Amino acid sequence: MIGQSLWCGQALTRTIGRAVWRRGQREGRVARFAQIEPAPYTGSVCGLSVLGHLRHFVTMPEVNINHLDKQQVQLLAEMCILIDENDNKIGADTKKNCHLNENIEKGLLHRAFSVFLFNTENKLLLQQRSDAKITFPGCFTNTCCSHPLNNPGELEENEAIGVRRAAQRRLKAELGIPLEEVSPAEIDYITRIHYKAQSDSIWGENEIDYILFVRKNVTLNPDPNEIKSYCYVSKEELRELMRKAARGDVKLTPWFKIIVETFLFKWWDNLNHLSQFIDHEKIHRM
Ligand SMILES: [Mn+2]
Repeated sequence: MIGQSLWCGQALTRTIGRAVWRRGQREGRVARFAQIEPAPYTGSVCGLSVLGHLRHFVTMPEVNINHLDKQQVQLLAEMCILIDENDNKIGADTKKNCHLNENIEKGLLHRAFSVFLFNTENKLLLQQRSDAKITFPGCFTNTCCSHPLNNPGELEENEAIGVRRAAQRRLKAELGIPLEEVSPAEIDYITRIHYKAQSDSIWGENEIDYILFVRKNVTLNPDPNEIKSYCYVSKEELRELMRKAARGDVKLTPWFKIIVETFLFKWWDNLNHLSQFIDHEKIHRM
């Protein structure tokens, strides 16, 4: 795949989950994922399952990360915001410590967000996480999922402005959306969801996730270290993707699956009337 600037898959219903992508498909048919050219990796990427044996003798958090993608390992040093079950800030810790199952089992919980970006045709931008990602590699998910960091700008809680600033930052970092194209004012905070899920024997998630909606046509320039492919989908195309996931043909992130199954379609049906769903009090426990 390296050396080809852009891949266009076949129609969504036939291509998702297949290792071979056919290029040269013409524009304008069924939604399709554009596959991103991987950057030359400076480190090696390997299946995390090989690290599984380490858990029997290492003392956390001394997990062996030598075999993981170097760019992704650097991000593990970022400081996430630790919170209690009611989303009150109680401290800060590294992204690494926040995502180790051993710490999650002890109750470590952090603040996160999930962006759902719709274009003016009301299609939802999905991404497939790169194989370099440490948690949930290769999984299909919503537009952008990440964390506000422990700095003054992203800690500010009034109207979730800190979380919305973080979303603007990550839309640029992952998808290459210019900062001026999606300002925090254009990001709508809907509600919060608390979920917990394991990625593998070492890594997992335990987050209170701010659900953020954006409605705008944007310029994309994705980072291949973050994103393997992306696509705008209609509701029916997302339903087809869900059926493929149910058959085991593709993998979804757990938070995306939960949100799609519980909330997404009723929100999507009411993109012009979202105020009825805005709830900044309740934290939905999934
Ligand atoms: Mn997280």
